[in-house]
Amino acid sequence: MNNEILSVILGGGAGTRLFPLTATRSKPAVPIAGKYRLVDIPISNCLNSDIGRMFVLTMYNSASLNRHIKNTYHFSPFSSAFVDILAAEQTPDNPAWFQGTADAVRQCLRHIEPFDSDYILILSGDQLYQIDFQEMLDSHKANGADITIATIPVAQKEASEFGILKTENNIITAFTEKPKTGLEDWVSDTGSEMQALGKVYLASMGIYIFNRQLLFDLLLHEKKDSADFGKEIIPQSIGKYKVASYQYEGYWEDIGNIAAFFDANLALTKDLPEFNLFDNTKAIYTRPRLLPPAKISGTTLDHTIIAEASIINASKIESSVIGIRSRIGYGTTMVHTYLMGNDFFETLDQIEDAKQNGTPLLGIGARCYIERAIIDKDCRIGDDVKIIGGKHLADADTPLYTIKEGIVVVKKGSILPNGFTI
Ligand code: ADQ
Ligand code: ADP
Repeated sequence: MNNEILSVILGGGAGTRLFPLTATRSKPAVPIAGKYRLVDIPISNCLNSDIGRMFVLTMYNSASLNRHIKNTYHFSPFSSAFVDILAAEQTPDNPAWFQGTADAVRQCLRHIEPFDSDYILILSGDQLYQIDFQEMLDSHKANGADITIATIPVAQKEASEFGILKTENNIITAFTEKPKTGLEDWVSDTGSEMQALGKVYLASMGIYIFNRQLLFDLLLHEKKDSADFGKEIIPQSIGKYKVASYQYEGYWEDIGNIAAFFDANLALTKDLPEFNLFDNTKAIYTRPRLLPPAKISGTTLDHTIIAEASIINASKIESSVIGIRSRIGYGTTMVHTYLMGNDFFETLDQIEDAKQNGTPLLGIGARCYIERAIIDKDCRIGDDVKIIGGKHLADADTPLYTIKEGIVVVKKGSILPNGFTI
């Protein structure tokens, strides 16, 4: 492991854009790809880059995140590696919660301070990508930079969602956070390949390497009242410090809202997904659960990922991600759906009791049709249920489900009776 650097993963504020998936869990604990959690992505990127010391900063609902980290990331006693969760805490001199990304790091500095390092890597907790941070660190050193920002070319339609910057010889000369107007002044020479794709703006990926001493000085003294990296610390450091760009051109997706989260999960079912889970050297780690293999009968499957311990009797599943311990009944069709799966198996006695009480069994019943939906964990969906998401549906929030941009999100543990229709 490389002990020059340690990483701080920003686990998220209230997570409102991912509601209702964040109703009972913090954003880093949201399940992705049928068996992982969001936080597994930055942690795996760090481990694959030989960075073993990580702090995950979080504010809300950290019980499930704690459980996941505790059950997953165990290191040899001879290694310096650890993953520590730092949850916002009230102290005598600071009764406030994290006010923003920089404030979150500031409030945790006293826990980070005892760990020696020359550099601090700051990461977002809600992005899908595979980057080698060692290469980024090498570039930081080669540029003699104080701060390095990972950057990526983006097209006009997404440019206003990101920090946009301009460079000269890798050094950032100007930065604007999420520009709403005047975008034409921010065009960069991103190279002919990117230009051909219309990606002529250079965006910040919200991934920063800071020289350790500078980060401490900025957060504790020079910018002690600044709450945010993107809005305050980064733009105000341009020109004053040597802020370099590390341009990355691989796959990178910010999955901060329901539509992006849904698309990123379903994109994994393509023949050659841009985010590759099937990689010998850049493994994505998660909790080893020792579950049995999936069992499938009479189902036509097309571009579908099925996680362990699922029991599937559906008629047809297409372009969908089926999470661990899922159960899907006879005659059911699922299209463009992310079924997260279940935390436990129902026992035969529990199944008998549920049948006696007329409660749907854990999982999806018989003859259902489900399209453009996210079904959170531990739902009980009865027989003949129809969920047809799409642009015809207006945004809504009910006790059982939420609709955002035409995607129906059935809330964790919901019970939808036989014949229920959305
Ligand atoms: P955003 O992602 O919009 O832009 P922000 O909302 O500040 O920035 O979140 C950055 C990360 O910090 C996210 O993972 C978020 O969940 C987490 N976070 C937010 N508030 C937090 C808090 N109070 N405590 C702990 N974690 C918190 C940033 C940059 C842009 C850049 C984009 C790229 O500001 O310049 O383009 O990232 O996605
Ligand atoms: P999430 O973050 O997805 O909301 P949690 O991690 O908080 O989920 O909860 C999942 C945990 O709950 C699992 O460890 C699972 O073992 C446990 N669990 C929940 N309900 C049951 C149950 N009825 N029987 C056994 N284990 C359960």
